[in-house]
Parts: sequence; structure tokens; C-alpha cells
Amino acid sequence: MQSRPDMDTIFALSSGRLPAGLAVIRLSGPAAFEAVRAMAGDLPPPRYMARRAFRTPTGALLDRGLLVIFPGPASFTGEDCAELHLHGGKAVVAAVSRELANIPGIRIAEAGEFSQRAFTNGKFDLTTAEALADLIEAETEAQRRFAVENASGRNATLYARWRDVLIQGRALIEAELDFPEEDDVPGSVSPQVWASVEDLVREIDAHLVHQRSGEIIRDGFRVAIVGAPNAGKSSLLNALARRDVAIVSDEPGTTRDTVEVALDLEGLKVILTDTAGIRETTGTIEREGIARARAAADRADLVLLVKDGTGPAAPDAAWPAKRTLTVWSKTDLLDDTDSRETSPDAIRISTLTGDGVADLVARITAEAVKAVARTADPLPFRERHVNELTAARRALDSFIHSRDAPLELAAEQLRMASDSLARIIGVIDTEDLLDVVFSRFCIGK
Ligand SMILES: Nc1nc2c(ncn2[C@@H]2O[C@H](COP(=O)(O)OP(=O)(O)OP(=O)(O)O)[C@@H](O)[C@H]2O)c(=O)[nH]1
Ligand SMILES: [Mg+2]
Repeated sequence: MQSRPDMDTIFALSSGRLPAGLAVIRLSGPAAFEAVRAMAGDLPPPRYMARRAFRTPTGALLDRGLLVIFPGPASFTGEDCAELHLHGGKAVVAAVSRELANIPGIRIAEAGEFSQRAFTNGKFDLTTAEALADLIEAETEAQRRFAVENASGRNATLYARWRDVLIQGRALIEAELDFPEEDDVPGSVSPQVWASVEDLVREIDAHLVHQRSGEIIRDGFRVAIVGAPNAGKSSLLNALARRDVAIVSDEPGTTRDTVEVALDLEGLKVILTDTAGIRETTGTIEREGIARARAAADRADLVLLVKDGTGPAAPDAAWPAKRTLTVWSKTDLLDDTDSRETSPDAIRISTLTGDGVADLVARITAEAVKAVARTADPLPFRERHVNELTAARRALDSFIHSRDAPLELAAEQLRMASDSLARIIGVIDTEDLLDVVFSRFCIGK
């Protein structure tokens, strides 16, 4: 993607799946205006929409629609941009695309290429680009709110401020190294630098504490449904999903593999995973299924341990480190005096009558809401950010413990930490990163 980015003019369908009411084809690059002039005649004034007939070079009519131009640098990409608002038919878009691709110097855009150009031209930092991708993919209200906040660049502002602290610290240390005798480098600067780094480490730690919250909002709160074979796990998944997702039968060992369903609970994405019943077995396939069940529970934010209220007590599979709710199943088969009481950590349900299901949904929702930090502060929202922050944190730790080491070594730790922060916002080392970040975008973005 990084070849010839500045020379080419690119275009793509930027609106959704066809057929649709409208289709928007976007162009960006030095030949964008020439191309639309060839197709549509006179250009309208910048940022004003005008009705135009779009034609082939021989004058055949392709479609009538609207044209708007955005001269660079005041455009999304920073280059000359144009948008053709067409009728959203497949053949219309195919015909206009064919004509555009025939113009020399114009080609179809690759995934994320418009955003990559915007980034390259300094329109926004890398975290904002990532947040824009999240905004496009957002399915739930919490995802949308999170992405739109992140797209304001608030994380970049925070990381840039932290980076400034480190750059200043380094400058002071280097001044001391270069001019140890000078009067205007006050005594030893070390205590001052060390104090500011210690403050910064506390801030980074507070930020990293919430890393799982960011992941939960973006990727979903994970709930694993586990228990003995035949306990009623798949029936529970179907009841919660309100459709027949998993096969249910009275044969123990029906579910062999994990089955996932995503729900939207009060705006939060919640991913339920049905798993194979856990028991001693010699079957290789079943053993693999059980290993996957355990892995799903290990990954989960909440474990629903399903126990057959009518059956013999099954040995407990336990995830001591996990938030676990016990779900007594098939309570329609029990009499009212049954001793399997509900408690804050246990609930009785029947998927046959629907008893207790709404209550369970409410409890899952409450757990998901609780897991998401109620903070207005920015949260890290990509594994990439967390990894760089952790690396920065490590370097700062070494710095703090290097009071007795030569100042050059201490300054080097500060440099490593500030480089990590710089990589998050995309100020340095972007070569390898760009393809990773932007190739996940859709075409036309
Ligand atoms: N009466 C009654 N039967 C139920 C209920 N839930 C499940 N069952 C029955 O219990 C049997 C097992 O249900 P499944 O949902 O397949 O159980 P499972 O835990 O997924 O079983 P495996 O996948 O084999 O581990 C089926 O015959 C279901 O119809 C319930 O609430 N009431
Ligand atoms: Mg099952």
C-alpha cells in the first residue's frame, strides 16, 4: 500500500452495500478534479452540492446525480477530494467505476487508503484513525459512544502530554550531563525528574487498570456457559439468544465444540459461549471439546455454571479466579419446596417455562455493566496501545530504580518510554504499523 501513494488518484464506493437509494463514490488525489470535470462538466464551488449529468468521454449518459468537491488541504484526506452521489444501483456504480478506472493516473483505492492518506497528511493521529474504524464497526450504543469519544483524539492528547513530561525530563538530565558546572542548571535536577516520573507512573498505572474495560466495550463482555453433560447449557444459550443456535438433545455429550452468540444488553456487547459438557472421557473429539470449554471459561469475564437441578450432584468444575453464577436448570421438574435456593451467586431457571430467564439476563447485564469502568477518562482501546504502555511502564520502572546508575543510562530509559508513547500516536516508526492499522479498514474509508 505504501508504494506510489502520493502520485495516484484513488476512488472507491464509500457507501454501503448495493442496491441502495444512493451510492457515494469518493475520489482523492491530484487528478480528482480533472476526472470529475471530464465526466460532469463544470465543477461546482467548493463544498456546494450541484446536480450534474455524468457521462462517458463520448457523451453517453451514465447517471444523473450530485457532485461535491473539497479542495485540499481542507478535505478528509488533505488532498483534492470529490464525491459523486449516484443512484445506488449495481450497474450504475459498475459503469461509473469503469469510466473512472479508464482515466490515466486513477485507480481503485485499497482498504483504508483514504484514512491512511489523511493520517499521512497530518489530519489526525493513529489512535483517531483506529477509533474511526471502530466507529464504523460499532454495533451497540456503548461501542458507538466509546468510538466517537476516542475519535476526538483524547487518547493522543493524553499520550502526547505524557511524552512531553519524559522529553523534558531527558532534556534536564542531558543538560546536567553536558554542563555539570553551569549555574542555570539548578544543582542536581535529578530529584525533580525522578519525582515527575513517579507521578507519571502512577497516572499510567491508573490508566492501565481499566484496560479490560476498553476491551469489553469494544470486543464484548465474555460469558462462558459450562457444566456437566446434559445439564441444559445449550438450552440456556438458546433461551438467552431467543433462537435455536445450538443443538439440544437428551443425549449427554451433544455439544462438541464451542458455539458463540453476541447479544446487545443495554448497549453493551455480550458474547455468550456454549461449551461441551465437562466429564472424564476417552473420546479424542470430546476431549478436545472439553479443552475448548475450559479455555472458554478461562477467557470469560463471567462463568455460568449450569447444574441440573434434577440430576445427581455433578462434580463441580470450578474457576476460582472467575466471577461465577450457579444456574440451577430444569426447575420445572422440581417441586416448590426444593432446597436449591437462589442467592446472589445462584439462580433457578427453566428454559421450558422461561422461569428465571429474565432474571438471569438482568444479572448478566449487571455484571457486564459493573465490569466496565464508569469513568469519563480515556481508556486504552487497542491491544497495541496496552503493549506500548506496558513497555513504557517497564522502562520507567527501570528508570526509577536507576538512581545510582550513570545518568546516561537513566536518560536512555526515558527515551525508550517516550518512544513507546510516540508509537501509539504514530509519531515514529510508522512504516510497519500503517499496513497493520489501515488494512483492517473497509474499502472506501
Ligand atoms: N424439563 C426441562 N428439560 C430441559 C430444560 N433444559 C434442558 N432440558 C433438557 O435436557 C436435555 C439436555 O439439554 P441440553 O441443553 O442439550 O444440555 P447440554 O448441557 O447442552 O448438554 P451437552 O451439550 O450434551 O453437554 C434435553 O433433553 C433438554 O430438552 C428445562 O429447563 N426443563
Ligand atoms: Mg449442549
